[in-house]
Amino acid sequence: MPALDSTLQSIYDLVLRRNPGEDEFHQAVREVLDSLGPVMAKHPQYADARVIERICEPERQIIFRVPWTDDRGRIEIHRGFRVEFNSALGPYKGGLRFHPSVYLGIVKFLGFEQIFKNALTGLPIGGGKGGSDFDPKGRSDGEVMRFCQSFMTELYRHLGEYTDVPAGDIGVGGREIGYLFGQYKRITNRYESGVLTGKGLGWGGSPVRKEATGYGAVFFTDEMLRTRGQSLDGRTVVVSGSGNVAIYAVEKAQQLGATVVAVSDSGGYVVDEKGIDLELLKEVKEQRRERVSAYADALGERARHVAGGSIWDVPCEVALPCATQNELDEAAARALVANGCLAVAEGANMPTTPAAAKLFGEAGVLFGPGKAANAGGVATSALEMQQNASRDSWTHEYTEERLGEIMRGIHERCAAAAEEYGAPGNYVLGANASAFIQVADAMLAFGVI
Ligand code: NDP
Ligand code: 2IT
Repeated sequence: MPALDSTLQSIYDLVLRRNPGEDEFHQAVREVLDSLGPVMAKHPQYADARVIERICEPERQIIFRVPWTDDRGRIEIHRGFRVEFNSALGPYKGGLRFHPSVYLGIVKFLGFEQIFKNALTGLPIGGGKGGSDFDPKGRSDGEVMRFCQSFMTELYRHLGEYTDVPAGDIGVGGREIGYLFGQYKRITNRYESGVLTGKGLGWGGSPVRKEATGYGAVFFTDEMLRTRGQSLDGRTVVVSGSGNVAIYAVEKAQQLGATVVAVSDSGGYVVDEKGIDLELLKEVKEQRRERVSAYADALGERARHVAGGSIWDVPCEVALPCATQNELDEAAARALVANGCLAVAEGANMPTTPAAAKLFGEAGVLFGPGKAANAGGVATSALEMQQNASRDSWTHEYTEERLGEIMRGIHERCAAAAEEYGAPGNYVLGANASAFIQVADAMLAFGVI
C-alpha cells in the first residue's frame, strides 16, 4: 500500500484507535484515504473543516437485542444493528445483512461505502447499513418471519421515509422485506411505502429493483470495456456467488452476448462450459433455496461442482465478484491475470483485497470498484422511493432505461474525476474523489453538525 501523507495518516491512526478490532471498517476507510491526497491538496477547506474526521464518525449507531422463538419453542437471541452513517445528501439509505459473520465492523464498513456509493448515483440519498448475526439459512418461513418481526419491533422507531430507508443485502431478499414491511405497517398504522425498498411488485416495489445490482454491474463493465473499443459480446465471464446480485449479473451478461461459465456459493463453485442455464440456476437458488452443487447434480456430465477451491482459477476474460468481502485475494488476482482477464467489476461490496486491486492496476486490468459498479441496486431503490412518493409505478422498460442512464453517468463521473486528479483510468480514485467532494461540499454548507 502506498504511504499516506502525514495529515491523512494521522486521520487513519485516529480511526484505528477509535474503532479497535473493526478490520473491515479500517480497510474501507483506508481505501478512500488512499485516494484523497490530490483532492485535499486542491481543496484545503476540507481539512480546515475536519470533514474527513467527521465522515469517518457515524452520525448514529444503534445496537439492539432481537429475541424470538424458534419452531421448537426455544428462545433465541440475536443482535441487531443499524449504523446511520451520513445524511448530508438525503435520508440514510442502505441494506440490511443477515449473516452469522455480521458484527459492528462489517456494518460500519458497509455503511461507510454506502455514503460514497449513494453520492455517485446523483440521487438524494445518504448512507447507512444494518443487519444481524441471524442466519436465515435452513430456517423455516415461520422462523424467518418471527425473527423479522422482532427485529422490526425495535428498529421501526428509527426509520421513516425521510429518516432512514433500509433494503436487502446478503440474507435479506423479497421474503424478508415483506415480513419487515408488514410489521412496520402494523406497529405504526401507516402504509408508508417509502420506508423500505426491494418490496414486491404488487405492493409498492419498483420494476427492475431485484435485477438492478447485477444488471448495473454488467452495464458498468460494458462501459469500461467500451473505453478500449471492446464489448461483452462473445466474452467468457465468471461470476462468483449465486445470490441476488450474481443471478442478475449472469442474466444481463448473457443478454449482452457473453458466456458465463462458472458461479459459486460458500461451499464451492460449478463450471458449465456451455454457459450457465439461468432458468435452472434460478430454480435451484430462488425457488428451492438449495446449494449451488444442486445445479451440477441436475445437469450430470455437462457441469461439474468443485467443493472448496477458488472460482478465480476458472479462465475468463471478465470477472464479476458478486458474493462477499475479501473473496478475491492476491493469489486469485494472479490467476486471473495469468489467464488473460481484461476486466473486473465488483458486484459485491469490497470483494477484492487491496493487494489484489493493486495487482490489477499494475497489470492494466480494468477495475470497477463496488461503490461505482454495484450502485445500480441502491440507485433503483431511490427510483422506488420516487415512485412511492408520487404514488406511481413505472414500466419495466422505462425503469431499466433509467438504470442504464445512471450507470453510464457513474462511469462518466468516475472517469472524469480520475482524469482531473491525475490518475486517468483509475476508477477507484475517480469514484472516491468525486463522491467525497459531493458529500464534503454538502457538509460544509450545513456548518458544524
Ligand atoms: P445473497 O444473500 O442473495 O447472496 C450471497 C451470495 O454470496 C451467496 O451465493 C452466498 O453463498 C455467497 N456468500 C455470502 N457470504 C459468503 C462467504 N462468507 N463466503 C463465500 N460466499 C459467500 O446476497 P446478495 O446477492 O444480495 O449480495 C451479494 C453481495 O453484493 C454482497 O457483498 C452485498 O453486500 C452486495 N450488494 C448487494 C446489493 C443488493 O441489492 N442485494 C447491492 C449492492 C451490493 P452461501 O449461500 O453459501 O452463503
Ligand atoms: O450494498 C448495497 O448497495 C445494497 N445492499 C442495496 C442498498 C439499498 O438501499 O438498496
